Amino acid sequence: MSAYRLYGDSRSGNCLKAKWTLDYLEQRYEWTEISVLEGETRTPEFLALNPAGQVPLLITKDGGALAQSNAILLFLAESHGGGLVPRDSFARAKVYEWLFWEQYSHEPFIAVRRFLKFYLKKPDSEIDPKLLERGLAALSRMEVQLAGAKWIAGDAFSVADISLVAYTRAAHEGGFDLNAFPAVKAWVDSVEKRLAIGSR
Ligand SMILES: N[C@@H](CCC(=O)N[C@@H](CS)C(=O)NCC(=O)O)C(=O)O
Repeated sequence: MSAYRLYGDSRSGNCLKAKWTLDYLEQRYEWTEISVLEGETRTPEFLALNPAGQVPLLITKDGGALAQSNAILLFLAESHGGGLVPRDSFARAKVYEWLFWEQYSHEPFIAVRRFLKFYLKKPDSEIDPKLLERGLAALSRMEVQLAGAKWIAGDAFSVADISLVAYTRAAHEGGFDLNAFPAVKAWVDSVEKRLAIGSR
């Protein structure tokens, strides 16, 4: 059976979370580097694969093309076991809760501020102050949760941890100081160990 192919930009947390899930589940895959900054998501060839013009994009073993990082994580976790998605329907819904929250209330602020500051080198004066405010609110929400739970969705390590660690571990590059969030910081260490990825 052929391997997966993952199109991704190795600077992107959305892409790395898909890669880490493949690694964690010990799946064979080939990585194709696509540079967002160089416009490679907007070439006719790439748009033919993903009309949304975004990475990550997973090509399944059957040749299906799947976009949206958290959909990719769920597909892999449900296809290959590994305990990354709980069997109990309420526990599973709590994992979905955090995955949806990540895309709506975390990534749009923390990842976007990091992109503007770290990659586009924008000075703070040119960055919408709402990104800092809403990013800090997201980290505060995680701090409350992780002060009372080992993993983000409760007792078990799940795709929600993989999803949320991607931009949380890189938050300092967006000007967010994780020292103000000790439970989040300790959780980042635990997830990095679990995924066997070095700290940033
Ligand atoms: N919600 C999507 C976001 C994907 C996304 O924004 N990808 C960025 C890189 S992190 C991208 O490909 N941007 C290129 C573009 O929009 O042209 C996901 O979770 O996969």
